Amino acid sequence: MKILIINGPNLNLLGRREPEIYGARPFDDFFREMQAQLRHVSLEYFQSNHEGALLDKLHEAGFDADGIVLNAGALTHTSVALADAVAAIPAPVVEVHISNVHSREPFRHHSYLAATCEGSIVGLGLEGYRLAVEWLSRRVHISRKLEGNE
Ligand code: CA2
Repeated sequence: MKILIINGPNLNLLGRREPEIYGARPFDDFFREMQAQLRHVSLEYFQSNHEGALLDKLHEAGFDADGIVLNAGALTHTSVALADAVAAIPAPVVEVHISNVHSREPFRHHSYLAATCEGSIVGLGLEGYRLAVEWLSRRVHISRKLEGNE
């Protein structure tokens, strides 16, 4: 089972700046731990600061991966193009935000992505990514069972 985690702009700075909002742990470190714990999942990670690169990755992985965990960073609140890409691909997408966007500035309260994603997890720190991966992996098991492929 292949699950891809996509992080958008500035999330390469995790663990290096603003620990009071985003925590002190670098994402790579957390990702390696998750890979070791979730051995039944082939986990991949992609980060870009460029909207076009995120679109290309969604187009590529969206027809191949069993699920995608997407934290589009600030593009969440601005990008109709990313919302269109999520709507256009067959892979289920879960939106994750490390911080509780609803307790922050009003411009962070709206997500263009939420309506096209299966669901959203916000405010639970990096743990949100793990919960999203676990949920996607259970969802894949259930649909494979229903289809008689397991
Ligand atoms: O809470 C989240 O995960 C966000 O997607 C993070 C975005 C923000 O624009 C969204 O409203 C909510 C910002 C990512 C910036 O990441 C940094 C990480 C460490 C240090 C500085 C920025």
